[in-house]
Amino acid sequence: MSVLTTITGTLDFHFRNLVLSAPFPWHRISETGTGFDKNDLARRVDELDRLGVTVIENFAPLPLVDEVRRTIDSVVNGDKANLVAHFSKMLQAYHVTPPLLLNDDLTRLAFDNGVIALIEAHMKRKTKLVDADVRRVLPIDLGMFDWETRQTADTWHYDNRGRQMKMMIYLSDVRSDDQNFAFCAGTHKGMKSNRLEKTRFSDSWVDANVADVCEVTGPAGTAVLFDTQVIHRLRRKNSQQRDSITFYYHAGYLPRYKPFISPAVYNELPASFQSELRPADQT
Ligand SMILES: O=C(O)CCC(=O)C(=O)O
Ligand SMILES: [Fe+2]
Repeated sequence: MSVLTTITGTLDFHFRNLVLSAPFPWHRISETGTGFDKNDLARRVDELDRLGVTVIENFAPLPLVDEVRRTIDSVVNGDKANLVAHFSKMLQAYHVTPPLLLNDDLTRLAFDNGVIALIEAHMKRKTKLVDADVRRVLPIDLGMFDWETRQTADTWHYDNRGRQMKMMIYLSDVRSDDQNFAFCAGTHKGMKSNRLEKTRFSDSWVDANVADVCEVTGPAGTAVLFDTQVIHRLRRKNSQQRDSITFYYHAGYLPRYKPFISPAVYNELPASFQSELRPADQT
């Protein structure tokens, strides 16, 4: 029984991942209503294809970002009834759940026409929002962990969920001495294994094998749109905490649990997005 469950689970994963999310050569994107002009859109699609990442400056408005940061403060203090901040000792970070209930206007940015157009142009598939996370990462003393053996988001890796894209929005200013997203440009290409041990890389491997390591800095409100098969990491520093929200997009619709979203936002969405989400019970 359990062997059968494992086999069917694996087949299901590969079917969804390789067949349902495989690039569809005839996929065409529409440029209308994206908020990007034609050239900017084309430049960003090219960046995603070549580098695996495009950075959208001033994506989230500052007043919204300030409000969200204050809400995270309240959640961490235990002052919000519908939201919880879980502390991970291992990561020295808080995760706020359910992430899509943090702020409706922030959640609406996940469905921005321009962002969806970029994602679908790169994936060459219709994609859906399948997950999200909200994190507050604390500054850490780098001597705290053994960086050679550590296997977390703050060491070099690519995600092992197959063809998936993420949009991370910085909710704090990230200057060069702050905790930032870093990536190895162009490493997303080709077929990639989903086996965990294949997805992790040491600092010395990256030093020896990667020509182009990029560090993403920017003011609060900056969005980093990336192909999760690019080798990347959260670069830890000891300066200040960094808040972020990350939206996950998949063409094969993995994973299949449906994140909660507020009924107000749910009702605005096209049915294709609604099918992967669950309106939160407001009672
Ligand atoms: O927080 C970051 O800068 C990177 C996190 C990460 O690895 C991810 O969201 O897949
Ligand atoms: Fe990652």
